[in-house]
Amino acid sequence: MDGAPEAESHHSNGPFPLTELASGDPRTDWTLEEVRTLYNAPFADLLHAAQTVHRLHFNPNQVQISTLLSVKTGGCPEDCAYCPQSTRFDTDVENEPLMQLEEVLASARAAREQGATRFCMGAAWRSPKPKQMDLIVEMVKGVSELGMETCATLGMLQPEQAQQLKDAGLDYYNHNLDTSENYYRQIITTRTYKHRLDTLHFVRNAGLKVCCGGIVGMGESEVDRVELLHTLATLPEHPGSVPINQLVQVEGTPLNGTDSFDPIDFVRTIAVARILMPASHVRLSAGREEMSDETQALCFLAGANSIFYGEKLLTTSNPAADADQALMARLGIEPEPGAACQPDWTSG
Ligand code: SAM
Ligand code: DTB
Ligand code: SF4
Repeated sequence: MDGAPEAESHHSNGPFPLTELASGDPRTDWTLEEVRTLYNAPFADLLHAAQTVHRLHFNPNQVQISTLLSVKTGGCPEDCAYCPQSTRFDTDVENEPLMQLEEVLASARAAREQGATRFCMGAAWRSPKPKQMDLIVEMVKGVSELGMETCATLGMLQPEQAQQLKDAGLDYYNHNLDTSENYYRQIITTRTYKHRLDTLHFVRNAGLKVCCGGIVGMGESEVDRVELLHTLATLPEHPGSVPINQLVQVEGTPLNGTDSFDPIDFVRTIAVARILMPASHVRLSAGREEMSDETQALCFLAGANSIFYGEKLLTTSNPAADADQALMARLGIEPEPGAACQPDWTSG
């Protein structure tokens, strides 16, 4: 034997061997201790486990491409401390009316041409009103007809609203837990963690697929990140998509000026999400513009397999499309083919 320390590469600093935790079987009975063990594992062991799990369920060289459109920007009554769209903070975001159907469809067509297979419509609402729902229903129908997967994020829903969206053909509903239950009260006071879990319950019951994740880099502790990951992975079903956002700091919001977040901790968060929710798409979401190419590459290695593509998120910027194409080409990553479209971003 010339030296590779086989056994040692599988050690971890907790009570559970990593190989057992990273079997790749979707489980919803994770314990906090197990999640903590994963989060604190030696980095090489954690990444190896995450990549191994990733390959059991996905092609490691494909990422799913989503595009975001803010169909209703600004003027939100909620007080989410990270958000530039709240009326409570003095930011540069203007309060705009709900977009017209044709504008939304034009934007979806353009996104499809760029290779996006999922189109996510966001609205700065606490919860949608009936008239607003009628317009959103038209948007969902129109985007579905383009052959794209649809996603909406409109705030809290009642059960009948979730059903209305399901009937319109919506595929995913995005509603994030944002952080741990404990830290949540430092971030948002206008609605509770229970409200969020209730909306997720209504969405699931209506038969919609759930897109649910959180934000890191808001000054939370490692315990908060472990608890967030634990809560996500012990929902009655794993969310089909798990967006992991890094706080985008915006001038005028209370969280502007928060200490910058350690990229290694970001990668750990992605890796643990991958291992806990092995068959879900884990999205490397907001915050990519502030990340190096190398950090993003590590995120893909850790099992991230979805991104938002296009120069804007909702109100803040995202990497330019050509920068993303260049990065993906360097990494040999291709867009995951969608239900009805076969994107080719290597040709343009
Ligand atoms: N108003 C709806 C709601 O809050 O559910 C939908 C839109 S809201 C902007 C969607 C999600 O975007 C939030 O839950 C949060 O996770 C994320 N988000 C908002 N501002 C962010 C920021 N500055 N940095 C990172 N993520 C952010
Ligand atoms: C999610 O988890 N991240 C997206 C999407 N879901 C709606 C939103 C990111 C917003 C970043 C701040 C902004 O652009 O306003
Ligand atoms: Fe409003 Fe959503 Fe922003 Fe909170 S995150 S302030 S609910 S738009």
